[in-house]
Amino acid sequence: MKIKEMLKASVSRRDALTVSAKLSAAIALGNTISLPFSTTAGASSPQKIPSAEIVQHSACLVNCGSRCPLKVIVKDDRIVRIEPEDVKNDSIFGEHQIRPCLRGRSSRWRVYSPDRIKYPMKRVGKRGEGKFKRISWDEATALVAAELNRVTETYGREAIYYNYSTGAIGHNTQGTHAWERLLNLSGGYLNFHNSYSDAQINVASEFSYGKYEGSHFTQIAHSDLVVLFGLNLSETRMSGGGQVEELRRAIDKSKARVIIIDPRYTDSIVTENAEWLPIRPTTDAALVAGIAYTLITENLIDESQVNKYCVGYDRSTLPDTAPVNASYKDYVMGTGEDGIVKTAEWSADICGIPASRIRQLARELSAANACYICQGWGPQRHANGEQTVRAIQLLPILTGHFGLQGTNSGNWPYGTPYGVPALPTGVNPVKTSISFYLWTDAIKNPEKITSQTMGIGLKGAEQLKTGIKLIINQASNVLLNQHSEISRTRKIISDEALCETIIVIENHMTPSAKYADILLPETSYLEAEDLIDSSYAVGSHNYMIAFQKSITPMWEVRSTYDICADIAEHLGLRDEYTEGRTQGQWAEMLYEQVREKRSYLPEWSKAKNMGLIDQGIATEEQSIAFADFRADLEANPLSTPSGKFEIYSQSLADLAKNLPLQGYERIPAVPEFCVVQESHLNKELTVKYPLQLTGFHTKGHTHSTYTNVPMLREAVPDEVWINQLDANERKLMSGDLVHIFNDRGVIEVPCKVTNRILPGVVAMPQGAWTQLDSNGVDIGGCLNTLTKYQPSPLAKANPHHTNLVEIKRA
Ligand SMILES: Nc1nc2c(c(=O)[nH]1)N[C@H]1C(S)=C(S)[C@@H](COP(=O)(O)OP(=O)(O)OC[C@H]3O[C@@H](n4cnc5c(=O)[nH]c(N)nc54)[C@H](O)[C@@H]3O)O[C@H]1N2
Ligand SMILES: Nc1nc2c(c(=O)[nH]1)N[C@H]1C(S)=C(S)[C@@H](COP(=O)(O)OP(=O)(O)OC[C@H]3O[C@@H](n4cnc5c(=O)[nH]c(N)nc54)[C@H](O)[C@@H]3O)O[C@H]1N2
Ligand code: SF4
Ligand SMILES: [Mo]
Repeated sequence: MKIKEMLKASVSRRDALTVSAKLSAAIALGNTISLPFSTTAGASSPQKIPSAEIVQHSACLVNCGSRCPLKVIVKDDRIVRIEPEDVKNDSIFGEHQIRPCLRGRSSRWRVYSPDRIKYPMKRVGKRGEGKFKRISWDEATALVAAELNRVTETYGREAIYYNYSTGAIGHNTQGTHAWERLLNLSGGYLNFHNSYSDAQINVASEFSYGKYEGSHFTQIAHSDLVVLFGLNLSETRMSGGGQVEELRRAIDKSKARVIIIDPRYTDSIVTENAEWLPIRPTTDAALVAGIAYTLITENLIDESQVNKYCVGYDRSTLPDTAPVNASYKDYVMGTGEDGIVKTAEWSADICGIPASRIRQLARELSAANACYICQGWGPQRHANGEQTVRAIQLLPILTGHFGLQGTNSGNWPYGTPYGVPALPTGVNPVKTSISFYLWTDAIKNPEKITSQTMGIGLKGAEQLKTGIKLIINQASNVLLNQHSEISRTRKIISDEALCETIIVIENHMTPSAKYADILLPETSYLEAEDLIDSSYAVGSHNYMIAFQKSITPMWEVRSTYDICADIAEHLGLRDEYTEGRTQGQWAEMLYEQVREKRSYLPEWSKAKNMGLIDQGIATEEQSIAFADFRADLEANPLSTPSGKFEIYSQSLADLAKNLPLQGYERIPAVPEFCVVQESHLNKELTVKYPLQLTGFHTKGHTHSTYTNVPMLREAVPDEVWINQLDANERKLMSGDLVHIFNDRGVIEVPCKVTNRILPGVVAMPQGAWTQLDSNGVDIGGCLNTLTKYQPSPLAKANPHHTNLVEIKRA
């Protein structure tokens, strides 16, 4: 859709408004207009500013980890502009402006997109064909209730699945919470655990430290060195409410030196004035081993201290159950099972960073007073992601940079929440849970999902009783676009004999929405009301936002709270579901719960129209990972079986023994470097597909949300990054349309020839909408046409960034 056509689409909506013509005429004559309430139905106490524009408050609720309040300028019930909310005091961190990024500022283009789904609909064509018939809300909600009942009676509640969903992750009183409340009340549903975002690091952290830990970036104010593996905050947490703000202010204070290890010269490397160490994807554990070799051979490790806090660094702390030479030191020094000495040269051959620089890095880590070591989640979104995570987590421990000011755990910290409770969802009577990634297997081969085959990929049961027969896909493009290997997914969800009912709740007609049997239109966040928290990843800064409908919800779009209340009615559960409250009354109740603890907050009647209500900041005690453990490990053991940091994990050794691992799959007990099938080290496959392809999370969109906003596509094009040397070999120039392909598919995108990427590696943004042409080429340029469905060995999670491809001119 071209910008011009899009503008036309928006204009036609304006024409439909009855008040607009009169108002425009009056404004043209210079009259002052006092807007009647009816023009902003659903909005309360608008604050009047000149020219009949009113200010409303909303927030951007997508899953970028931030959560920006939006000041919405509305005229004639139409959004005319989005601005940042006013600032208290930008010079003070915690009172600073939470500036929305280019995406949030473009929200109105999402609201007025020609892709909007306007009415409830029922499929009429073949599944996936995208042909629908409009139905009434009463028919739609009755149909959903009837399907829930039918599937329950035929297969039981385990056959009902609520798919992973993050498109409106910020909603607190609608969306996921509303659905979970309904499903729990009516008998339960098959659970999932972990997420596409961070499954490998979450699971690996459990084995290393017992649970996920990380120090806030504010600690960098006390650091002299910062080493970041695949962390790109300038794109992934890029707002005023995001961690990039925290990082920059902290670096400003300490003037710490920053080193970023990434296959790409990222925006963060530019903005943090960092040194770039370009690394081959999937090889961080080899880099760590090379660093460890230097640390050991140059006597730079305080071994008595490491042995005090760890299990399995050397033979002295190995459990009795372990082979005698199974320690990490044995692995590095070549006395372990593989007999290879992990010199800096060995490491350099694998990861691509020169041996001299690896040795130097080891010395720098050791010499630093306080080094903050951290990894983004790109390094773990690989086929050997769990090992990469555990290896990077080793560095702070080996160098002593943990539990003290200015240090970290090696993990990317989450946020300390403000503490807004969500709509209570109740308890799920079904206890069975699959890894979020296994849902297509749970549709196609449920018999293959057992605790013996999947390990921690299945919880709460020994095996699945039934396959998934009804799937609810709300604010999610995972049903097709965001899951690995689209051609495989498409085949599975097209088969009506497998999953019998697909219900999609969406704003836009996405590739996933086309696969709906029942398609329900939801309000966008600018048409919604809510009380929300500052999200899981804003860092040490937190806040609470309340907002009302900025404009009247258009067409027949509705909030999921109201939709689910109507479905509950058809199930005879309305009173239990609503407890007599509207969505707004739930928000008020949740607010009162917050106010009980923070009595200084204003009354709800005022707060609900404030937008950003309050900002807070985490305390120093909440800010340093392992501070208690470091200070007194007897009194504050970690929650691992040994109470210590487990470099050697007996639990992993036991798991590995019992799981049927195949091919390249490995779960070593210490963080060894594990070769993956699709990398530069596979000499056979690279003959056909010589380039390593990784995806990244671009500032141009949030996954697949905002991807269909033409202005954003113009500002930040989706293009594949390719090094000058690789481009020369293929006679490519920047802007050329190329085909990227492997055995799983072909996509067509423009290329960007740049020295910002390592030779032999290509990278492109994830989240474009898949669109096949008549030759089967994905001209939408969706990365998941090329990715492989292959659950990682331990977490059974998504190796989205591990791919081999070839590129040629289209
Ligand atoms: N190749 C590759 N694939 C990946 C990744 C990768 O790195 N590489 N990353 C993975 C990760 S980390 C994640 S978290 C997932 C994210 O995948 P998803 O959770 O699917 O996230 P989105 O694509 O942002 O959004 C889903 C949908 O929500 C819709 N939406 C937005 N607001 C609303 C609303 O208010 N109501 C309703 N009903 N719908 C709304 C949007 O239109 C969009 O279609 O993708 C994963 N997929
Ligand atoms: N603008 C924007 N922000 C987002 C999102 C978005 O879609 N758009 N998505 C949000 C969500 S849900 C999530 S989960 C996070 C995702 O955050 P991340 O998972 O951290 O993001 P990625 O871009 O996948 O990866 C980060 C970096 O790792 C690099 N990398 C890839 N493989 C390797 C490797 O093997 N080793 C090393 N050292 N580096 C590697 C990539 O080049 C990239 O620069 O971002 C969140 N923020
Ligand atoms: S996409 Fe994220 S950073 Fe951008 S405005 Fe929305 S919440 Fe803020
Ligand atoms: Mo994510």
